[in-house]
Amino acid sequence: MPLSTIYREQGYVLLEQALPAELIEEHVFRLDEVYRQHGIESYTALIDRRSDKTRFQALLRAVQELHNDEPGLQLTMHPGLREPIAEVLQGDPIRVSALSQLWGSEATPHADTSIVWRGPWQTACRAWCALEDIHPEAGPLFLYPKTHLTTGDTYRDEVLSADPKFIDVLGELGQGQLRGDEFHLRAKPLFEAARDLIAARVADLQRVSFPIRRGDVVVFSFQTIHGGEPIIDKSRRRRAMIMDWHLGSTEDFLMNAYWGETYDHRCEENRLEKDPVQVTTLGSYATPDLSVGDELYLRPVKRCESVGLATPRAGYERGAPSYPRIRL
Ligand SMILES: O=C(O)CCC(=O)C(=O)O
Repeated sequence: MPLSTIYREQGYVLLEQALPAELIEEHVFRLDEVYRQHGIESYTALIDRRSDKTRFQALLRAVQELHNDEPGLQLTMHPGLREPIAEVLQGDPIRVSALSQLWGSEATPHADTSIVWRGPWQTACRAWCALEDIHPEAGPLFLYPKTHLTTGDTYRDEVLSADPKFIDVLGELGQGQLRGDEFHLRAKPLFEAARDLIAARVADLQRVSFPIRRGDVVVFSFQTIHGGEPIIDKSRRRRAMIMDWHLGSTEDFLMNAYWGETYDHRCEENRLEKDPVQVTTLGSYATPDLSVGDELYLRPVKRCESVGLATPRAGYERGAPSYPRIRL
């Protein structure tokens, strides 16, 4: 069966032995070295480092850079990976972000739609690449098959309708000079509501987890509900590289970009304000190309006539994207 059909039906595809061992070995060597240089030798040290935002961001930045230099590009854009991704997306895909981890994430079930991509789900994917054989006790990736079909673009509207005050929260996000920390604080109720909605949605579903081999890659939709299993053995590393790919422009790949059709800022009425604000902290590894010091533009709260919108919507949009613009 064609990869694109499996992807569309299941919400994910497993690519066995897509990446060659030698390139992975070199990447892992460099990755371990960066963590060592930043004084992170254990999972506990990583968790502690998160509270020191400046140093944590410096670590993230250094890890990101590993993916954009010559050896990094050789690995991340290896034909063994990009050819099947082109098949999955049925087009000419751009690699946007890439980040590697040494340990599992223990992330609760979530979908990434609202934070990363505003195009149709068929045109973007995440590639989760095993950089070593993943032990079942090291917190493997898990997915809920077929949930991409039910999560859908309506889920953000469902989140917003969970409480009428969420519309106001969203409106507030677009007013004033909101900085990164404050944005996340204000957005917290929305993200918590999204998490609760997802938790309810998967309560009766079976998930699959991936204790897979080095070189294997799981390609999944941003709408597919996924997360990281609990790390049972904290001494175990779980090296993985996560990349986002899509068809289209990097400008479609935004943080908090799309809150459902009702709140679609792509319409003319929701053009960006002129004054930039600077990112002061990174919110999530799901947006690794966002750096401290980057300029974001506040989207004004406006009526969106073209979709008959009666309520405001707002958010951030990057001014001049500094994503690696790599077209294959
Ligand atoms: O790597 C993991 O454990 C989970 C990955 C994840 O949550 C994501 O890619 O959004």
